[in-house]
Amino acid sequence: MNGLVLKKQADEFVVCLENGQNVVTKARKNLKKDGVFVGDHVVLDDENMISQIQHRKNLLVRPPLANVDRMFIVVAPVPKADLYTLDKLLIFCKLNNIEPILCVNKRDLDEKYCKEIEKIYKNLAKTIIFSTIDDSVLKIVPQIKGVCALAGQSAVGKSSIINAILGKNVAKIDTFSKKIERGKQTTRTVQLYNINRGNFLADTAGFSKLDEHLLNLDCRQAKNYFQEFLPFSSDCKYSSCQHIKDKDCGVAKAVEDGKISKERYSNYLKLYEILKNIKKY
Ligand SMILES: Nc1nc2c(ncn2[C@@H]2O[C@H](COP(=O)(O)OP(=O)(O)O)[C@@H](O)[C@H]2O)c(=O)[nH]1
Ligand SMILES: [Mg+2]
Ligand SMILES: [Zn+2]
Repeated sequence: MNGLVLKKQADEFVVCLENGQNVVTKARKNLKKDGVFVGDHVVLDDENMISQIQHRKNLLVRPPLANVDRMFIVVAPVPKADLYTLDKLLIFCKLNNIEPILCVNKRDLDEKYCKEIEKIYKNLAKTIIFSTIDDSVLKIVPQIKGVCALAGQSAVGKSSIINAILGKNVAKIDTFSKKIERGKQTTRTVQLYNINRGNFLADTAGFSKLDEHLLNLDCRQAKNYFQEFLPFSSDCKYSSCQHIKDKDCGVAKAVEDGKISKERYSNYLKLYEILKNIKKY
């Protein structure tokens, strides 16, 4: 029988079977206890033990979560959206074959600002959701498809969204001291909740170490992750143009003409510089 690992506790796993039932089980010794992750598609043998792990499409770290299909990237007017972080998260999704859903939260605080974000990002995420704490369940639940997780900078409302959707306080809202938060992170685990008909949401608000994934990129590859540059690159004088100098560059000209967002372009330049200066071993 096939199933999906929802939870891992010591050497036991909660597996959701194809028929929707949950079983608590263990893994066969040859799989090693650390080799099975939450989000893994597994095969159970006659004794209902995990005997096989199916191919993973991705594996995120801290907290470890496999086979993430969709990432809700949450931004807000307060704290003001860090678009560089957002752009990095979009690249992270692309690298890991995850569909990004942009969630502009706390819409109640600044509608105009939310519209500005929409203008820049409307074609860059699969969907954009505008939400507040009151309608996040209504807006987000229909978008939960497959294995889903939330990401985004601190205090934008991720934990509030998770708690609202799950109907209980699984995630800590940011009223606690940083010290407590940091202490908690060392023992951080992840659990998947069955939201509806085999669609799951992780109870974690964000992933650390995202940067480390990105830093493996070659600086010359970075431009490929800014998809809106592509149509203008045919106007560049050189086919190998990295779009970092104004001269003879179709992309830089498109930025000047207002056809490409200035913020996106400056985030690209920033990322390019960082990647260029990293020592790769
Ligand atoms: N005005 C407003 N505040 C919100 C909304 N969603 C969450 N908050 C508040 O924002 C703060 C940070 O929320 P939290 O869920 O801890 O953010 P996280 O750090 O991203 O997990 C809390 O004080 C929430 O009550 C919203 O839609 N509107
Ligand atoms: Mg939180
Ligand atoms: Zn160029």
